[in-house]
Parts: sequence; C-alpha cells; structure tokens
Amino acid sequence: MERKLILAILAVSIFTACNNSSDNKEKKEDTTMKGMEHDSMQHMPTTSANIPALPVIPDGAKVFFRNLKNGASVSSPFKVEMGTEVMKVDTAGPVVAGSGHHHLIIDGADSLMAGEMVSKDSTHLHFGKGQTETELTLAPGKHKLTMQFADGLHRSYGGKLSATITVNVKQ
Ligand SMILES: [Cu+2]
Repeated sequence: MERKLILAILAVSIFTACNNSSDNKEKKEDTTMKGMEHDSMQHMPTTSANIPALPVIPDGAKVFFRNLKNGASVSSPFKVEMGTEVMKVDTAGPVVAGSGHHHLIIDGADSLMAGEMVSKDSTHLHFGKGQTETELTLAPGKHKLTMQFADGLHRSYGGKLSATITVNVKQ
C-alpha cells in the first residue's frame, strides 16, 4: 500500500518537474501549487531549503474592499475593487517581502492561516497577474466575500491581510 503511494507521489513529482519547463504562465502557476501540495504531504523540512519563508507582514499593512461595504446590496454581475495599504501588489511567482497578490474566497472561510496555500477552484479566485479589481457573477441572495492576500507562492499571509464582507445579490 505505502509503496504504491510513494510511487504515485514520485510519478506526480516527475510530471510536475516536466511541466515546469512549460512557457505557459497559467500552467506554471498550477504546477507550482500542485508541487507545493505534494511537498506538504511529504515533509515540509525536506523541501523548505529551496522555498523562501513566508515574508513578515510590515506594520500597518492591510487589505480592504475598496468599493463595497459590509451588507451592500448589489446587482450581479458586480465589480469588486481590492485595496491594500502598505503592501505592494505584484504578480504571482517571486516571493518578495511587502508584496503579494489578491485572492477572493466566495462563501468560504474568513481567512486562511498564515502559510496555508490558497487553493484554486471556482470559489478561490487568484489574481496572480496583479489585478486589483474583478467582476463577479453570483446567484441572488447573501454571499460572503473574503479577500485574502498571499505571497508569490500563493501562501496566505493570514487573517491580518484578509477582509470579509457579506453582500446581498438582488434578484
Ligand atoms: Cu494566488
């Protein structure tokens, strides 16, 4: 059983390594995330030598919804502007102190623990090109929106760099 699992992980690692040479930026981001997931499934210390530590959050840094107040009523689709103070918005990839990129979590957690990888799916949106606004299409009703800032490797900066609001999407 265990041997099979190790083989499977090895196979995935090789596959990931091959894919990393791809020029496609989207793919690169994906494989980075997969690579990290598998790394953390094994033992973090064995790979941490190659991975820079999560940068320390500078004093006064925060993220906020620029154009939406908690409890706002909106008509779908609606615009979401993501603001930062102190932190610089950068593209995904390099891990640079004092910078990172935005994520939006829809109807999920209030924040992700510092260092936790932001997953990538329909309710965890990445703005790895350094975008600071987007348009959301949501079904009518109440929805919870969480902004989560993360470093170049999509590792959450934690609750200090998150913001959560509820919006009411009109019929
Ligand atoms: Cu990301």
